[in-house]
This record gives sequence, structure tokens and C-alpha cells, in this order.
Amino acid sequence: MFINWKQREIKLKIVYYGASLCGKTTNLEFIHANIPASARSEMVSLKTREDRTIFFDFLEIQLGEIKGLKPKFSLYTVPGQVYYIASRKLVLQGADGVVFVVDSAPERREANIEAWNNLHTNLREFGVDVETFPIIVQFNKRDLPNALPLDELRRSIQCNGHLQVEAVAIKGIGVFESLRPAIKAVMLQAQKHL
Ligand SMILES: Nc1nc2c(ncn2[C@@H]2O[C@H](COP(=O)(O)OP(=O)(O)OP(=O)(O)O)[C@@H](O)[C@H]2O)c(=O)[nH]1
Ligand SMILES: [Mg+2]
Repeated sequence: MFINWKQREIKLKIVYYGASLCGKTTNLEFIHANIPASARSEMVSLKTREDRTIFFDFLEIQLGEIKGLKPKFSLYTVPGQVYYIASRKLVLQGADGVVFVVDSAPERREANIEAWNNLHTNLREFGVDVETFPIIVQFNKRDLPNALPLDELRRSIQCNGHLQVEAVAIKGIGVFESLRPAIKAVMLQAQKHL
């Protein structure tokens, strides 16, 4: 969180976290394409030729005034590939909230668990209280014919207690439904520190 009292500006950071190819960049692309240009920045994507995120994607969005403050949200995605695991941690640093994207494909079960555990390890290393830290869980790729049942996905990462949203990010389904509660949760958390 960053506050510029003079400009009445508050900056909050939301990070899209999850296994490689689970759909994090797809979420940001949909948000970018569906918010008026006046309320968002251009999207910055650092990716390989195969469209895999190397370091991060970045997009900043602005909302109307809330309690006299002008909130800006920096949205980032981490690279899901384990090869870039160090970048995940760097991008996560200073996050006010996370949207954790779960891939519903059965063959990605272990990768989801690895990313979920890695998120918690990193948060703890930053000294974040993981009990109160806002994490929205997005079950993505619900369109896959062999998508794992929600209960099985929930059990695999033990995410009960977190807000959960079903999504088909390539169609935009569940994208704003995940972003909105994430924004709400980080705003609530930020207000406690004002
Ligand atoms: N079927 C299906 N495919 C999806 C969905 N969302 C994303 N994809 C596809 O999954 C692939 C990976 O999506 P990305 O958004 O690049 O994944 P990522 O999580 O950013 O991957 P990394 O940058 O490697 O961590 C792309 O081919 C997307 O089109 C979905 O809801 N359903
Ligand atoms: Mg990506």
C-alpha cells in the first residue's frame, strides 16, 4: 500500500498467482480490454515468444473516489513456470491481496498444489499474516470437458475459508467477479491501516 496524502491517492497491489498456463495473463488481458482507456494504463507484458510470462504483466486501474481518496490498483501476474520461481517472489512482494488462479485440468492438479504452497511459503517469508491476508480463489477453465469437480479442487489446495469464484477466463466469465471482491477485500484491509 502506498498513500500520497497530498494527491489524496492510494495505491494498492493485487497479484494474480498460480501455476503456469492456468490463465493469469488471460485475466489481465480481459480486464484491459473491458475497462475504458481513461480508467486504465496500457498493459505491460514481459513474455517469451511462446506467450509465457517471464517476469510479470502489469496493468493499473483507477476507481472513482472512495472516502475522499482516489484509489489506484496495480494488477500484476507472476510467471507460473517453476523455472522463473524467483520472479514470482519478487512480484509478490508488497502485495495487498492475491487472486489465486486454479487450473481445472486434471493433469495440472500437482502444479496447482505446488503454486498454492509456494504462495504461502513466500507470504510467510515476507512476514505476512496468511490468516487475514486477502486471497480470492478463482477456479478457471471450467469449460474443459474433463475439468476436475470443484470439491476435488477445493480439497487439493484446502482453500475453504477463502472466497471462491468459477471462471472461464478466455470468455471473460468470472474475471470481474474475481477482481471486484479482491478490490473490496484489499480496500477493507487498507482502511484498517489508515
Ligand atoms: N480452455 C480454457 N483455456 C484457457 C482459459 N483461460 C486461459 N486459457 C488458455 O490457457 C493458456 C495459458 O493462458 P495464460 O493466461 O497465458 O496463462 P498464464 O497463467 O499467464 O501462464 P504463465 O505466464 O506461463 O504463468 C492460453 O492458451 C489461454 O488461452 C479458460 O478459461 N479455458
Ligand atoms: Mg502469464
